[in-house]
Amino acid sequence: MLRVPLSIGVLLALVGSPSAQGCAAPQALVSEMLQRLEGSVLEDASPNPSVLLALNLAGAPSRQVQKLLLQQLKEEAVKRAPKDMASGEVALLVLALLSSCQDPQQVQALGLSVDLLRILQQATDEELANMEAEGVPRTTLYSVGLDALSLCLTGVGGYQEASVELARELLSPSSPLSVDTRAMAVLALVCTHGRTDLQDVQDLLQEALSVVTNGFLDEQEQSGGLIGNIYSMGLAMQALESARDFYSPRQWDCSQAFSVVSEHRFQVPTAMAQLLPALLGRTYLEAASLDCSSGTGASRRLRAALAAATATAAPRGRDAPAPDPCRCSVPLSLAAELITVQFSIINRLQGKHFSYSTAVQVPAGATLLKVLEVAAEENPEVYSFQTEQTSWGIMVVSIHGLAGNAEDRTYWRFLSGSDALQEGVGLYKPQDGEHIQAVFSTY
Ligand code: B12
Repeated sequence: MLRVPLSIGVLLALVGSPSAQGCAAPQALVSEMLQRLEGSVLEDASPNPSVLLALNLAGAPSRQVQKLLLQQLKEEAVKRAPKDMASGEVALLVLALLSSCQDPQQVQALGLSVDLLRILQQATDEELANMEAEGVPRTTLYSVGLDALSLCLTGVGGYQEASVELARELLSPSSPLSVDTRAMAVLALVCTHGRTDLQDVQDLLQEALSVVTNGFLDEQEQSGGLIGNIYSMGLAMQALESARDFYSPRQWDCSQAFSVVSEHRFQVPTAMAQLLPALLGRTYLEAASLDCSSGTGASRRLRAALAAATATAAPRGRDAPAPDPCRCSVPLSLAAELITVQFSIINRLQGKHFSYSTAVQVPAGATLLKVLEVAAEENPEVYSFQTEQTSWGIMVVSIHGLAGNAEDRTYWRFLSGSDALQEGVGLYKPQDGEHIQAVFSTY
């Protein structure tokens, strides 16, 4: 079994965090998320490594669920990792396995065996080679952050180069980096900072960490608690939790951040999985240092949170299902009401350019996916589209026969007016009269 101790610096940054102690997790939220994450393991068709990582970091009590998910992920690893997994996917799997005290160098399932660290090192090298040759990674900087974090936690080579590249990008990005990407990079850089002996590397990482985390704190102060959007809060909170030393003596008002997230009803398991560790004062940096026997600090913290929640919340049977967010009751008066949504598809990027618009009627409260379906039903020649199921739900991969492509870094971007949507088509609910545009774009 691979046990990779964190360096003293990283451990000191993690243990006894005042922000974790100073902030009480919204307990009802913690207990609800936990139930829904466990439920998602049985419901979701494909196993989600972020969910296993979150359940383990939380010290979740139902070992059966984690066992089932771990087995599914191992099977996925031996089947897909040697052939068709992007670097970030491998990195996330490594984190999930480490959090289950499994050795990612020897993953065994279905009579097969795979060394995920070797695959990850190779994939990270390819990301860095692409950055050197073309100025952008093969996939995304978010994935390079995941790669560097996973390699650093396991202590195998490659993470220092990746972290240096990330630090340079953070300090002078060619285009603005999202909060999610910056937050993931912070986690990687904190780990690398704790492991490297090279003074110039430490200085560079320290500067990047200070710039990013102070930027997060400024943003939280200016926007009443939000850093990025509600879905970037989980990673941003993990970043601020892990990098206190780099914005000290400034303090993080974690209670303000906690209160912002507790007002939102999260529906997607991955969103909950990124947030839950932060609510318990934990971060992905701890993935390799969990004690997998029961009674760990994490499960103690969780039990305390849950005990307080059951004391304050109305009793709900242990096995009673959490309220299903998708079965929100529509008031009877609205049940038959139709709204009109303007829908445009625009390609001014590749091949034969096109621009089409239509007005679509859907029931009030319908998701954007319904708008696309009705448009495609009414005029399949123009509006037919294809989707893929991903860890964040349904992603639109092709419209009007034009598909997004990882090679040329294209995708279908969704906007309301001129504002990019912060949710996918399966979650976003347009209003009457809203103009939704799908614009073929690059990232
Ligand atoms: C990189 C990224 C992208 C890239 C992915 C490209 C690539 N080849 O990697 C691109 C630019 C294509 C993208 C697009 C969008 N994204 Co995005 N994306 C991310 C980011 C930063 C990292 C995802 C990742 O790589 N994870 C690691 C890998 C290993 O895990 P994975 O499961 O294999 O990742 C896949 C999915 O995450 C999927 N994906 C990425 N974004 C989205 C968004 C939705 C709604 C869905 C269903 C799937 C999906 O693409 C990844 C690669 O295949 C996350 C941030 C986060 N906190 O997770 C936001 C994030 C997931 N994206 C988000 C959004 C809103 C979008 C868009 C809807 C934006 C828009 N206005 O158009 C579109 C999707 C539109 C569509 N066509 O359906 C939100 C989702 C929030 C939510 N509740 O649904 C996030 C959380 C960012 C945020 N804080 O707002 N995204």
